[in-house]
Amino acid sequence: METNKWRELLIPYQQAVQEMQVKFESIANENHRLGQYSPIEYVTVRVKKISSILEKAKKKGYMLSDIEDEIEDIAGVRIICQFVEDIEKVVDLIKSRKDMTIKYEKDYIANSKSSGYKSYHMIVYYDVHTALGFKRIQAEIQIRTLAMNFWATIEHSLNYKYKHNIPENIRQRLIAAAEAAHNMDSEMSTIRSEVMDAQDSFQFKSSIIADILNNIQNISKVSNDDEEITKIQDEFYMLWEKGDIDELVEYNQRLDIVAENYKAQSIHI
Ligand code: 0O2
Repeated sequence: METNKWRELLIPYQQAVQEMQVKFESIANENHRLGQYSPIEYVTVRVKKISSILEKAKKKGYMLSDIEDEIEDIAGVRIICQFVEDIEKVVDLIKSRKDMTIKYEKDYIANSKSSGYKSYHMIVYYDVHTALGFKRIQAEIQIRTLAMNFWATIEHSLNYKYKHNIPENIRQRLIAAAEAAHNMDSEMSTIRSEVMDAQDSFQFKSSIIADILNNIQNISKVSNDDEEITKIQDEFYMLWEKGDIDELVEYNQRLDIVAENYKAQSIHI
């Protein structure tokens, strides 16, 4: 295939991974804005390089004309979670979506690979509309914890270095490291609720602070009373230093009323 044909072939995949990244990141951002814990920690995407596509096709004996049907991971999305329990939530979330159709799933968490690799894989169909028209592509979504991802990243680099012939002693150490990563995930799960509580209250506090600053900014724009603004700001600094979340919430409610009053005045003028 000519180089420009390859470029053309990859365009829908590039667009698909970009769209999917925005969609999954939005879920995390919306949860944060609502002051809720997000099962999605972060998302990365990639489109397989032409050289890797050709290598895989050669290794598996695929015809070039069948590449797009046979190679299911030309578009790759990786969703990283903090806890093992979050993986199931993300899987359910993907299953409930109308814009992704599941082809099949591979649970390398319940059945880890002999290398020690753990991750949950979903092959999905995804529709894209590009300048070249409509296309239904396949994408591989890998869902794993931070610990699983750390292990897989290191193992992937070693595989690259040793051209998939990792020496036996290193291979054994990697298996032991996978076990250690698994133990860490289990240990973290036992303190999950405490970590989630801490993160929820951190998210809630930062969203209240953002609301307060927004209110102060809006009031400053419409008020000509410098003394009032200074008083509002001083009270904010005092409460912020104190850090009591209930007092910040009550203060923000008072600011809402002040802001509302200014809005009412401006309507009457
Ligand atoms: P890359 O460079 O990440 O794209 P199979 O014939 O089923 O064994 P297949 O069809 O590739 O192989 O599916 P599989 O096993 O589900 O693997 C798909 C992807 O999962 C791989 O893509 C890797 O990203 C990841 N993966 C699977 N096994 C391992 C492993 O032992 N270690 C690490 N680090 N990653 C793994 P690619 O195309 O192999 O590589």
